[in-house]
Amino acid sequence: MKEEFKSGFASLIGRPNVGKSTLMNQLIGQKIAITSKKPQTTRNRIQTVYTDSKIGQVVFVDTPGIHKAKNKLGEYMVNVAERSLNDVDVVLWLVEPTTYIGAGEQHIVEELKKVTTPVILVVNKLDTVSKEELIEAIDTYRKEYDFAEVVPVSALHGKNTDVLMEQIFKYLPYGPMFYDEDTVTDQTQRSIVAEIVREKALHALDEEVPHGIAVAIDQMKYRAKSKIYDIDATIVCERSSHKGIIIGKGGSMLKKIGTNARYEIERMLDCKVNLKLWVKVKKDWRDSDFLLKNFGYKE
Ligand code: GDP
Ligand code: K
Ligand code: MG
Repeated sequence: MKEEFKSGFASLIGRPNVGKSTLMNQLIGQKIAITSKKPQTTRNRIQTVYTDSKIGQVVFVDTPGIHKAKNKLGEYMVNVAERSLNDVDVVLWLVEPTTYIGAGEQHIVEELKKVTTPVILVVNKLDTVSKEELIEAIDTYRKEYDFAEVVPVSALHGKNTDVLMEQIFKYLPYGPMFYDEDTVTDQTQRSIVAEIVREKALHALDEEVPHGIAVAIDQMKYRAKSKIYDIDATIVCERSSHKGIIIGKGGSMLKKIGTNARYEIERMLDCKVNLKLWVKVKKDWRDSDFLLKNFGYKE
């Protein structure tokens, strides 16, 4: 291994909806982490890998937002996020381009002060503000913490993300590759499929339902002869009233979720998909250790 090659871990933190998943997808150049307008879409720690065979390899850790826990799932998400600050070579803190620093941001500043890992402030959504507003936002954040670097980007439009990559490499140690050059994620196809179904459900459903849903893949089989994937998935919700909403009038809502999910899964697998969706009620699954583990939210 040549001495110039760098490799290490970068953690992405920031408030829900600030654009963490969008940035990761942009950097990797492929859709892996799901995105939505509703907060707390990302529940698991997702590792994605960026490899430049000449420069190095970055393993990105997409964390759930750091926030105060309200139930066991919340606790688990907070723990995963906080732990990932210490175990990495560099932290990317994504923020909105505003001068408003709320309780959530203050909480993150306190967490960052506890660790010695270098922190890059990534001011996202630069496409939504003027230059003056951007500078004001940067000044506001600089007063709160001594950042190793400050990089404004537009994750959505891929603006300045190449500069961000350069800055990330600056803080990585020299070392060998952790993953094969063509690896982009450690997520299984099955769990990505589950995430896609959940994303489509989140997009289609009313505000009160989404936080209480999980998706389990019951079976995923490839029929080699007809070149079709048969996938059975169950959407789990907390109340029977929610079940009714998810199914919709004459099954219309479930059909919409299924059609949108199938389209995207077919794109990902590059293959025809026969997707069957079911809905089940499991009361209080977010407070049950057993059910959380069952849905993959516990180690
Ligand atoms: P996360 O919760 O931090 O992972 O945020 P997401 O990646 O799911 O993004 C939340 C919303 O912000 C989505 O609707 C994105 O399209 C949007 N978004 C992300 N980055 C940008 C950006 O650079 N500019 C604009 N205008 N919107 C963005
Ligand atoms: K989100
Ligand atoms: Mg996300």
